[in-house]
Amino acid sequence: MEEKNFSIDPTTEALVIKAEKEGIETLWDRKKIMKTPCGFGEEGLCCRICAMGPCRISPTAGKGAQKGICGATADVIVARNLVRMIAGGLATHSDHGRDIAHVLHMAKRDGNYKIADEKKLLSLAKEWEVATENRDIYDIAHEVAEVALNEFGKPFGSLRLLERVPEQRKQVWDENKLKPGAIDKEIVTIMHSTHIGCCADAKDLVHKGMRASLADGWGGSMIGTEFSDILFGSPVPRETEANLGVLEEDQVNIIVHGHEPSLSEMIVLAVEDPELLQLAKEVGAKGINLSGMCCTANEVTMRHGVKIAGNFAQQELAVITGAVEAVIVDVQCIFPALSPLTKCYHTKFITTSPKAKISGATHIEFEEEKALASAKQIVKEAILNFKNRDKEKVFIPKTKSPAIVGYSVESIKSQLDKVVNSHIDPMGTLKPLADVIKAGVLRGAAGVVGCNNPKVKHDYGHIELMKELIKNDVIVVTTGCAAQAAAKAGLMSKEARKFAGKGLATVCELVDIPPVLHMGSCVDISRILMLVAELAEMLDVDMSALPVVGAAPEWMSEKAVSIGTYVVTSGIDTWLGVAPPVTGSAAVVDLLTNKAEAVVGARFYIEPDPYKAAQQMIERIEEKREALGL
Ligand code: BF8
Ligand code: SF4
Repeated sequence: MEEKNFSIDPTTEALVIKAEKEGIETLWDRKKIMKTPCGFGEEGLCCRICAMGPCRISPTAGKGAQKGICGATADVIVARNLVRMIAGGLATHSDHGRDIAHVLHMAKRDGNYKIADEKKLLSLAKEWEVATENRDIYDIAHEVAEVALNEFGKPFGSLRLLERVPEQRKQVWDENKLKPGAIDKEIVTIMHSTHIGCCADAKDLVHKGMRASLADGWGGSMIGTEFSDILFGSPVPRETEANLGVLEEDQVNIIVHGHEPSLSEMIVLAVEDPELLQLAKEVGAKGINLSGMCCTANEVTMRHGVKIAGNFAQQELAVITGAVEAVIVDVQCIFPALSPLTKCYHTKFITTSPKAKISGATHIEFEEEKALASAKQIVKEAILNFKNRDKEKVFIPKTKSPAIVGYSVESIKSQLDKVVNSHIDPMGTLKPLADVIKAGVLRGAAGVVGCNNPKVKHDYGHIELMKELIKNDVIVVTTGCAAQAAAKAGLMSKEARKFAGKGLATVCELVDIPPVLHMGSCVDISRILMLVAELAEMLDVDMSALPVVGAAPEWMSEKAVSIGTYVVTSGIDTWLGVAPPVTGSAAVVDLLTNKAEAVVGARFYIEPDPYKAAQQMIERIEEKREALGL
């Protein structure tokens, strides 16, 4: 890594320098070796769907293959590839949701998994017409879980959670046949329709992708969020710290990384076990220091204030500190590179999910039936590894930032109530937020979400975009690795009000919130959907009429493609900082960045420069305000 212009995060730069000195490669080295990405792939023009190919076509070059061997045009190849990405993202989020529903289905009063938020469970039971009178809360939970599990494969009807969608939006989806059926069916339909010799109409393929994506945001992801809250508690604001400086030199450092809180919640309990704490002392450590990476970090920081070690691009760097006894992972966004890397240090790399075994890792299967015992066994492995730490190799950067996290929709409402309405009955609504938007004190709201991607400078897109937005009185809500970037950059501390415009700073002062609100993991973008839906209902307009925008400045995963698509299909304009692999088809680009608006009231914008993106987002917010007469 010669070029030092790859991150705005000082811990990242310091640890990459350490890696270089130790002859260790990171994602940035591999990115460099990769050189220029394959042009066909980057434009979406490579098809590997059947063995007559792979077909790589050059429709604009005027020479070479203009079509695939089956005759598929650029439009068809690009659209098929895009919607398969949506199916991949939808499958991943939804399978996470399904797993959590299974956990609720096995929850027991005397078991490891209990019900933490009865109110939320009862309200979901009511919504789904599950009887609650004179019933044991666990019987209700099991039936609610069963109803959710049926949402994945039911043969008829659309998803139950779509009932939460405001009427005007439902009408848009009805008129355009965009209401998804069972979650698994939507994935299967895409895989079927994109098989060789099936659907060959780009517009129809994109339509299928849009419909399927709604089964992610308003289906699998929302089930993931709701059921995690029921099992582990709905987040409330709490303090934490973020960045690799949270690692402790004299403690056993354990990092939980991945996505599903069923594992990490048990690790949170296990690290407090007196016997294990005693064992840590016996091996010469002062204690056990748990921190998180990626969305697992978001889950446990939102509910327990567990410290955030870093985001996606920093997972290798955590190991490179030489101070981590174990990285414990479950599913998604885990670099296979961690396996050879951890062998260069003393770190144990422990995989736990049958869905994500990684060669070279220590696999200790996490068995939900004996969850806490499994978690304790895993933590014990980490403690016993403390003695293998090589002090010569340890370097923990000092940098970390304080952050306030835990803004579920419920906690935003109670925060609004506490201040705006403290002397009368709590309203439990978003009315005060709607009021300040109407009054123009806040110009609007933006969801800034998503990953890190070495195609762009680490954290730069997230932070510059967020700063520009809050400076212009646009409140920012965030999830995923974008949220971690914000926490690390100090944008989630109360002091960050100094970066906000006058209106937003006043609101932050009054309501006692930072200008950038951590709303959770990527499945928790469903919280943002609910926030926007309720605001739309409050103002009695369609979701697309609101001065609300979305952005994914550094996205990289299929999950992000699915998210972007359901956000646009829900009526929210979305800015991407990295171009998706669709530029090989002018027709598909036109559908996504132009024609979508006539159908769903929103479209994609592609803008790598965060300042330009912010400008465009603010202009769009002002247009929406004007149209609403605000
Ligand atoms: O689901 S933001 S890098 S960690 S994909 Fe992955 Fe992207 Fe991070 Fe969470 Ni979301
Ligand atoms: Fe080529 Fe068509 Fe097969 Fe794709 S489906 S690899 S374009 S022949």
